[in-house]
Amino acid sequence: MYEQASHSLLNEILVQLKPEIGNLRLRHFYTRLGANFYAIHSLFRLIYGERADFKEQMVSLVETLALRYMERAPHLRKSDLAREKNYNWFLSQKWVGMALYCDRFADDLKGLREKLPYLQELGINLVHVMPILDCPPEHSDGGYAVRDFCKVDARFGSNEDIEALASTLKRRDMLLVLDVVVNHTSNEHEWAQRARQGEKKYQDYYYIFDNREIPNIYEESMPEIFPNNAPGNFTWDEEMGKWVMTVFNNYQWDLNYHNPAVLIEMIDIILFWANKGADILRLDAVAFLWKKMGSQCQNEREAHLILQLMKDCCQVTAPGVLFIAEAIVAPGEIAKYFGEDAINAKECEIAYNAALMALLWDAVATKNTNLLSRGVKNLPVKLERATWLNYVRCHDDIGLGFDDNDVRLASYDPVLHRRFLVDYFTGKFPDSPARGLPFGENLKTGDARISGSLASLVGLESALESGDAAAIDNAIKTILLLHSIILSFGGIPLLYYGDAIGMLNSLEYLADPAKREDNRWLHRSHFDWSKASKRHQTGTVENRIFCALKKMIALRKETPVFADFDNRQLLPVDNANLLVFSRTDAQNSRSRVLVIANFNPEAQTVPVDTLQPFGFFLKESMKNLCSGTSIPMENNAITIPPLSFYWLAD
Ligand code: OTU
Repeated sequence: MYEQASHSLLNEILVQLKPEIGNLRLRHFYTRLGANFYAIHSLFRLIYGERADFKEQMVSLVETLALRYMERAPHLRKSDLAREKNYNWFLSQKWVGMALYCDRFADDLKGLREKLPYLQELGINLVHVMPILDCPPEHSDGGYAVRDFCKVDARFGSNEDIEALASTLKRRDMLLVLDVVVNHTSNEHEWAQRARQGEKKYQDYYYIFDNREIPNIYEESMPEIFPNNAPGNFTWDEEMGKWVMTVFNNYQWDLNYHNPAVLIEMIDIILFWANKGADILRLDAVAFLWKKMGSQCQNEREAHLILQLMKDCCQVTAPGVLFIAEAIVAPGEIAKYFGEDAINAKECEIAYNAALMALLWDAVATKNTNLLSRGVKNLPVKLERATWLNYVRCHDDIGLGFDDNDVRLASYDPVLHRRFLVDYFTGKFPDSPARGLPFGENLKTGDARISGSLASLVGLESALESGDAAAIDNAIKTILLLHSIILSFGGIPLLYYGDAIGMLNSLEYLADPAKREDNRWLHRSHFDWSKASKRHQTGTVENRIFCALKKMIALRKETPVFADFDNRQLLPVDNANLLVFSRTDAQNSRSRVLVIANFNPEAQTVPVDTLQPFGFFLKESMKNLCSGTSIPMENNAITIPPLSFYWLAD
């Protein structure tokens, strides 16, 4: 949009820019800046307009964008142009992701490059390398307490190694996802150290207070994120003699975005990693970006404005790079991280579908789809140019972030039902085969989350111990069932590194004092390559899981209706054990797939006529894509075996 005031400011800024920026031929930079400047200026003014140094800050922001553009390598600029042209490229069904720790999956970044054939064998072409930046070894929060935002941790390799990884991935037509931890730094970060030494400039980078007066007011309305390991939201810093806001662990200092210098620093860091070759950046804990007294300090309007600014700025310098919002918040809030009142994502193009993840786990425990079907139906509509990151497990705990209203409509009491789920997955509930641990139990509120690997949570660990073949079978089926949903739902499926070979919980973390207190390490163990090699041995558990997933992934990639173009319809069937939805081709409504998933350990039937109103005239020739055969039909009904699914095509 062209608007006089912002355009004249842009002209002023262009005159003031350092000569080396003005002189270079930056055609694409300037057209993009022109296109986005009105938005950038308006947002920046909305947040920082009252400040006396507003204009200087604007100059510094534009300078940052230009300097990073000048540094952007030709092949990345070329990819920006190609992606601008084919702007829906990431909605394709061709992408299948995996999240992994480079030191646990391989030894380090170099080692990871050697392990890429394993990922390609499975069909993975998007790799989220969990945080790799320099962290204090004792207090790293798994890489989320960063000491130096521009340096790869020596334990994993060097900055050159990540660039080499990026180009190897590119050659293999794979995407690289890296983290930018935008909400906080380690207390050993240079900014924190200098704040400690009394530098006012850096104290203004954080929320720092002389006494408990203001912190106490904040505490009235802020929930606790890690109530056991890091109760409260403030930490006393002995050296500085002041209180610091630390929402997560006490060594993670929250950055203060009321200060524009912080925003500019973080945009600079985002662009730094875009220039190192990341295709997608995962922005950690974005719901927490803005703190305001009297609020929960999550999902605040300004947090969204900050993200819009980050996106607009990234579009000027590195428009081919996408953002993933990691906002594990209430279902109704998550979709807002795409940006509201828009068609194209104006904050993050991709968001973790934490709502679907939690609902899937509900269906596993209850063995029905009462809440799952309701929750899927009420999932907020996403924007056209935006997509979900669908996952079953990740490196974090499972939070039971359902919409309470949906829980009630499914005839459960929200508090009792969550208690049941925690009991179920921690194996306390009678006959539960699950082996998880409670995480973040809060005695004051009764809240709890769940840690544990996928395989252990669905009962594979206990079944292998007892040698019960039927129970092993059920656990494997459940693993495949859950993946059948994330692979067909619409969005980018993100597998977790041990899950394709059924890795169990591991207690190795208990031997490490730096990890012992955080049971999320239960499901972050070293990848077991000897177990992985059993994937080629017919009949082993590893083989059964890996081969079935590999096949599903291949089928997904060759089935265009699985691309995410708002082409999913939930079909109500009169059977609360099933989740049924259709995927259709936006261009050709006759090309479609019917997904039927049975979460019950008993076989279920669906009368054919219940699907007819939706245009499905099931006939003997309906093909189950995964088996390649037509489905059995008796008495005008189809039967879905226990804990199984169909992907049906005409
Ligand atoms: C994220 O987590 C990371 O994924 C965690 O590994 C980090 O510990 C944390 O940030 C701090 O950097 O912020 O918006 O239930 O889901 O902490 C959600 C806890 C987050 C996590 C939550 C999450």
